Amino acid sequence: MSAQFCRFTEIRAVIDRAYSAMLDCVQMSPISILLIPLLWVFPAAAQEKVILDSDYTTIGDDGQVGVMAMQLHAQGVINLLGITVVAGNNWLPQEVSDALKAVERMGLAETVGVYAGARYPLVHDYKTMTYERDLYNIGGSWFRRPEPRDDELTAPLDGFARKAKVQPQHAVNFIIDTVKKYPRQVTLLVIGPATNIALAIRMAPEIVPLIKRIVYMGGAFEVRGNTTPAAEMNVWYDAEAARAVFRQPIEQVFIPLDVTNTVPLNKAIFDRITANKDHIIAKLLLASGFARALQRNPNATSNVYDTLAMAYTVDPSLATEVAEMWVDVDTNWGPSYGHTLGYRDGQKPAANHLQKHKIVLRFDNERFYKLYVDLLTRPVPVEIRRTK
Ligand SMILES: [Ca+2]
Repeated sequence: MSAQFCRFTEIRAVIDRAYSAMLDCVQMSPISILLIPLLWVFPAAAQEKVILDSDYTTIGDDGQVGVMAMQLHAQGVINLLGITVVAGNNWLPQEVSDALKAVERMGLAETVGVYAGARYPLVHDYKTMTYERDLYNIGGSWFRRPEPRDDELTAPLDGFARKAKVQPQHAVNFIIDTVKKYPRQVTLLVIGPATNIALAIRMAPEIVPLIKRIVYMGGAFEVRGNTTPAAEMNVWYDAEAARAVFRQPIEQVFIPLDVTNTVPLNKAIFDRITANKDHIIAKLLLASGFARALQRNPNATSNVYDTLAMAYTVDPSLATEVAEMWVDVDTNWGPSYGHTLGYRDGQKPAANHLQKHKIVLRFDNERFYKLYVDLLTRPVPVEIRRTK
């Protein structure tokens, strides 16, 4: 459990005790009883307003972030304003379907809207990619069949969403309107390709100074990529979008492969999050590829990429080593497409078009996994402990 999380728990415990004492000792009027819930308001700074921008999966790292974010929302630690979906790990219709099921499974279908965003990256589409993939390898949804029709979608083991419906507003418009509604208050937690964010700042550049910050899972600065030797998947999938956003004067924090490679999920931790076999999240995880990998080899490990970005958003002190670099992306179509470049101060190009961002290089693994296990094993549907 993070320090911040502990603090909230302690505050709640104090309020709980005070509330019990008041009920025991004070003869309360109906009006004073009505006022009691006001005591439960968390400090404004604690309720970080977050838009989760994700290439959603049922229970891959994106799906795990969804669970974590909705539990944190239920606890009042964040105010999850919506989930915006972008093509990346899979095609958009499948990801939207998985996200709708997720909010319904968590009991927040009426609270957390799912907004469909970009179906393709800015430059590439399926047709061009089929010509190009033999040259430079491919990643994410390009490995799969073409974008499926609605009747070709795959259901998770607990079935499609029955009630949750995708919001009528496009994800990009939702991002623009929400940032304007809450100027300098919204954190964009971007754990897929940056296409939606790039489109938002191109459609409404006036939102740039109104975005509080962006926290990404993305990039491979001083380590090999995971899609090509040069590039990490999220940046590779839409390098043009990434470059457009990275160059903006917005506070931006990167959780790249440099750090996610050093925070492996192992069998001991996996066993903790799957110990309760009746828990739906455990059931989904036990049906995952990593569960099968562990059956073959108990020493297997997996990366939980995006979940670190979620944890950092609520507790930046989890980052134990952070560098500051001038960030850019190679968008030349070729073997280095999507390569993230992090210039240290002495290497900065003379052209003044880059921004200096925070690059997380190491994490407090033990403390991170306490938070991770805690959030993934909480009751589903969530138990609401927030005031709004
Ligand atoms: Ca992702």
